[in-house]
Amino acid sequence: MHQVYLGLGSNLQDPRGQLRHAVQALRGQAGWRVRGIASLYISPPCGGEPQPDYFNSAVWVETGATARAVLEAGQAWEQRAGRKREEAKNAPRPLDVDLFFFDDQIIREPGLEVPHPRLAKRAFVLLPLTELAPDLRHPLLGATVAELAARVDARNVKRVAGPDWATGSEE
Ligand code: PH2
Ligand code: MG
Ligand code: MG
Repeated sequence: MHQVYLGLGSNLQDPRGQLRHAVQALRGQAGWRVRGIASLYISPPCGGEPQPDYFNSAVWVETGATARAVLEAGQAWEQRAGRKREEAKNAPRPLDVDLFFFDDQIIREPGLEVPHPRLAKRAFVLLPLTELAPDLRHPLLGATVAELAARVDARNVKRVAGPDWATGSEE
């Protein structure tokens, strides 16, 4: 079984609802087990044109699927949420599913880069990830997730709901 850490993001079309649907989709995958869900965070968009704030979280999944299959499942949910494939980098989106870590593997293939190349710079990634895997070591940088999180400016990233945001009632 592989230990996989995914990021979820949305800044269009009911972002919380989009992220909830994504968690439902994850839970519905045969042979995948959701082992942890981080809190829900909101932050200003990083890069791109002016656009709404993002909601972000992270999920820990155990699966026998390949990294490529996980990527493709995430892309299928992005499409179902109405995302356009040909959109510009950093365009606003109803759903973004990113593959942060896949065990301690280093994968550099067309369309599939693991660990996620921009993960270490982004507080909206590192705060939720720290809740799930503070001691996970980045296989290229050598630092743990908690160490990376301590190095970024997290002042713009606000926690808006605890880990039951995906299942429980509002707030
Ligand atoms: N994702 C991006 C670009 N900018 N900014 C925030 N705050 N959160 C995101 O998830 C995000 C972003 C591209 O995937
Ligand atoms: Mg992204
Ligand atoms: Mg993405």
